[in-house]
Amino acid sequence: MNDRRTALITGITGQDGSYLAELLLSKGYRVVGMTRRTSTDVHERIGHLGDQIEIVSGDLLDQSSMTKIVEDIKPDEIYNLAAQSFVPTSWAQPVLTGEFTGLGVTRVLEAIRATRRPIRFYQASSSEMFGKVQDVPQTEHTAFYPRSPYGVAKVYGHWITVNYRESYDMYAVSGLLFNHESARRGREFVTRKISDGVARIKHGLARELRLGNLDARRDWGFAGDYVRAMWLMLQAQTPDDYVIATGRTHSVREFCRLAFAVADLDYERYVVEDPKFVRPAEVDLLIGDPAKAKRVLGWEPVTSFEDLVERMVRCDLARLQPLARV
Ligand code: NDP
Ligand code: GDR
Repeated sequence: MNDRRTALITGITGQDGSYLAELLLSKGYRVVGMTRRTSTDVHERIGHLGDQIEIVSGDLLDQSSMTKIVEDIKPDEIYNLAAQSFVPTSWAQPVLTGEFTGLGVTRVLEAIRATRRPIRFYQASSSEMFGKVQDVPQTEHTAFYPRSPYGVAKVYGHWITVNYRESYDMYAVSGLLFNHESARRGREFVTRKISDGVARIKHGLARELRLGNLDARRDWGFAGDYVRAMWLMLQAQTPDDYVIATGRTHSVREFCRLAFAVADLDYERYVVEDPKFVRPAEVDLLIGDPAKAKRVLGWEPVTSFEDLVERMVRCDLARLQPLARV
């Protein structure tokens, strides 16, 4: 009998999908990733995994594709990472964000329910649900107050996960993950925009870096540490929801100062505040309390903020080196 476990990952082409696929492969899983059809087939974050993973085509907007995939693949675990995940785009495309990031969760849950199999489900919830924070630090008991259509959609995704757990006795959990970053982070997100900007300036490819609100504070961790928490949540005896965070907070300005210093540059000479990048409603401060995850799951972050910043900058410096003009 083949007792190899099968995991289905939606959003496998994203930052977290690529780290999670690596983790599950290292644990001996059969890993199946769902991707949506696009005219250009760019899978740069998972290209190195080659035929170790299987790819199936589906879309969170389409119930029948979700149901068929779950029926065909027969996964033991599903990690729902797919979403429209960039907060500013959620103001430009609020309805689509609600469809993917909110209702998409229900479609996956319905697909699981239709198969009547004991599939374990992980929902990628977010600290953006805390928004205008009601407690400092934020815990599993902190009330939600989202500040963007993205945050609102994630609140829906969280509660529908809890609701299916309670209504149908499903093993469904919601991970309240705070910001996590890496050299694989999309370049529109602030940390990667900064590390990429530092490398461009250092190599003579740019003269300045235009950013929005430098005073926003985030609890930033390393994505590789956070996917481990996702897996641990699905191995626990009972399904439950967990805050995953470092318990430390830093401003965008501090991130800039450290990142530029890695390249021996002074951020104040290069960073320009541009109102174009300021949001209609901001989340000013996030800091999570991961005590429950430590106590119940034995999870703790390994990578420090300083190491994360340094790694990201060094990676972009090396990537852009061949184009250097100075
Ligand atoms: P990314 O933006 O890097 O990846 C998002 C993934 O979702 C991509 O693979 C994308 O595919 C896929 N996707 C988007 N829309 C659809 C759709 N309609 N059907 C199928 N796939 C779709 O996000 P991250 O890896 O950073 O984050 C993973 C999840 O965790 C997201 O849900 C995000 O909201 C959430 N999250 C992230 C945090 C973070 O700090 N990174 C913190 C808390 C929550 P494609 O390649 O086709 O665009
Ligand atoms: P966030 O991440 O919105 O927290 O969502 P992002 O890196 O986009 O912004 C963090 C903070 O930096 C400020 N900021 C800027 N942000 C961007 N993108 N570009 C800029 O130029 C800039 N200047 C300042 C922002 O105002 C904000 O305060 C991320 C996503 O991964 C979500 O999907 C996830 O749910 C949350 O993290 C937790």
